[in-house]
Amino acid sequence: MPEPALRIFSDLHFRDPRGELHDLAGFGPLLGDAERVVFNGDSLDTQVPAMARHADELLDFARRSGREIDWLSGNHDPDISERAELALRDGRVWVTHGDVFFPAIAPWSHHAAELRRRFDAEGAKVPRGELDRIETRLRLHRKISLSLPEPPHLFQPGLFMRFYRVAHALLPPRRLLEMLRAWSSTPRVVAELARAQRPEARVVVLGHTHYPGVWRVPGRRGAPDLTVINTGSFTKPLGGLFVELRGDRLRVVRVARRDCAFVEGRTMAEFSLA
Ligand SMILES: [Mn+2]
Repeated sequence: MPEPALRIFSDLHFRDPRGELHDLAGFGPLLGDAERVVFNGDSLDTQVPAMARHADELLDFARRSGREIDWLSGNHDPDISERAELALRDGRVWVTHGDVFFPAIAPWSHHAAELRRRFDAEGAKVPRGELDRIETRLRLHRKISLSLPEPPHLFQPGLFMRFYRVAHALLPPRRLLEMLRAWSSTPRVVAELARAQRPEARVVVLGHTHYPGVWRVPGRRGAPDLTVINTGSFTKPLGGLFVELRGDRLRVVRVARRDCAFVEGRTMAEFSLA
């Protein structure tokens, strides 16, 4: 008998018109033989009524899967769970959605200014020195992610709206620069915060930026190397990965598409935590 497996997914963005996951039957194959499944934030957008109404369908799918499920909150589903981080294998694997690594959650977002304003307002109430703590930031991020104003027509169907969404995603160009900056700085920023406040971590699993990949950040002055894994998303154009833990073996697997279903693609990385 193989050891029981756990799989980590992020950023399903279920039923988001900008996403790829609209039918949960197509997600089933990705559960594999995992006994435990972690949904690491942005599983759906609970703050947009047009999509929040699909929450029951997603929760029901998870329940009926018969697996043990961990829901972690993300900035699009701050109320899906009270938890925003998870330590596995004695803390050697640290899982969190990823907003904690960015000032005011998502500097590339249309909401950047509003998020920054809310973060500063909430942060002012926090005692000095507390604001840099991961626990504090996760708590504040969950709070300020609630009920952000979204243009309602953004989620309507139709060809014109598809064009509109592409334009909305790319403009203004400053957003693209912020996105590229976030992508290039992520491994370094993640490693710095993990080393400072989650020193047991050898692997950090995040999503959030929708930029899938595996990075090895060398340790300095005798500190061990840190592996940063971004599981990307179930949206175009970059797609995603999932992480499988089986005993001390960790595997990073590409999420592939076969007809209407998502399936296991090629293994991107595999190593032992021991
Ligand atoms: Mn996110």
